Amino acid sequence: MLVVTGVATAGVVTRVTGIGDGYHSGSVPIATRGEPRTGYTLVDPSRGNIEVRDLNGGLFSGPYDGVQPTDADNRWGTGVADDPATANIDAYYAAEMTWDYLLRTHARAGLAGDGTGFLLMTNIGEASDRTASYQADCRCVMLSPPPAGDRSMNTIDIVAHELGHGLSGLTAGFDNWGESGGLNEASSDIIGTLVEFAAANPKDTPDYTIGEGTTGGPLRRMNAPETGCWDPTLADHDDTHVIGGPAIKFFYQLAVGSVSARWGDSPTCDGGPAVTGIGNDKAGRIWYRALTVHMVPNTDYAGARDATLRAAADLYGAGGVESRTVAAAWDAVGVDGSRPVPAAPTGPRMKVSFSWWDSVGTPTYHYVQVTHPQRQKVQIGATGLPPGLRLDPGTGRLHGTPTTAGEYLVTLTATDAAGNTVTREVTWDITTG
Ligand SMILES: [Ca+2]
Ligand SMILES: [Ca+2]
Ligand SMILES: [Zn+2]
Repeated sequence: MLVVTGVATAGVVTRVTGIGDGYHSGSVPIATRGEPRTGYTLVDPSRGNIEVRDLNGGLFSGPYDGVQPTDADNRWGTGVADDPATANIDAYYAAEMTWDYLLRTHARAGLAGDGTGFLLMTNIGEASDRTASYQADCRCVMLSPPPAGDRSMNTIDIVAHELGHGLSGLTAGFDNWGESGGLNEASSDIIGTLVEFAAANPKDTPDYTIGEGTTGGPLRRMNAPETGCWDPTLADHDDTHVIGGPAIKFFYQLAVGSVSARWGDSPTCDGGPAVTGIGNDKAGRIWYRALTVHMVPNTDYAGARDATLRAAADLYGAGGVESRTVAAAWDAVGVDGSRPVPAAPTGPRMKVSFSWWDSVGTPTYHYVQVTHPQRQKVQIGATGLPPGLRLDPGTGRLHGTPTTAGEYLVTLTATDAAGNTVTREVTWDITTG
């Protein structure tokens, strides 16, 4: 069945509703682009042009790699676990659900809030890689193909977790190590779970586990992470997912509480006072506001407690049940507010690759990731760009089609309203196409 809901412009239907037969998510409606005469593509004009580019086992070299999957009748996938085309549908649907959650709950149109959809680079490399990642350089999610006879990682919570890295990278801008690195992973688990609840998919039913649908899953349990109780040595752990344990347990305490629930047990650390949860909606709004307004690159556990208390006070008033529950939920994981909150850095922060490679005649783009701990507007500049490439100074997007081979040393600057500046150099190698 095909339900045409798009608007016909000069005879071209831009958005239509197709049916995707995913494995993880079952049979779901998906929005696609196209019309019956020419066929359909996995591009969603109703959600900022969310797009799948399928690399069919190849390696990633640029954001225009791979092909956009097409379909003649707008009925996609087979529902078979190890079918790469079906894995595309699971990823695409998960991205649509992430878009809807951010827009409907937080009035945020996309990761940067600028209406730009998500790019999903799928079926990259070997199935045995079994990886899912987010790359700030292309603002894209990278996903391995499903192994033969096995299940992909393209579940709602994993895809939304990766997109959650995009969100935190453009807001809090967490440092990638120690407690801030742990909070980065925890924030993605929280976003992934909030999207899973919002999607309310009948096959992948909502829960507080991460990646329960993939082989070897769940990867993490928010009620009972590998390390759920904070201690001063936690930051030394070499896996930031483990360092994030107390933060995902904090969220579980805040939303559900410490009582035994259908999701399992989540006792407070050191036998502390019981916590009564305030539900996902309030807990999610508090986390989102803390992440996007109050958290900064060097936020640690003491800072996360402070940021979520501020967020709860902003939204629901200081001293109310929401603020008291935030404090109680942090107490429950051993973050009791006795340690000092580190001072936030001043001025813009920039994250960028050390080097880029592109070819003459091949369109490309790269993002410079700039955040500001005081949430000031930042102007980005670039000198030494290879011919054919230009910068959008407001977004940090460098784009174009290189025309001249060579090795270029590009100097990037970010300047805030107060005149604070940060500078980075990038080597940009342009080879003949
Ligand atoms: Ca689930
Ligand atoms: Ca889950
Ligand atoms: Zn992650």
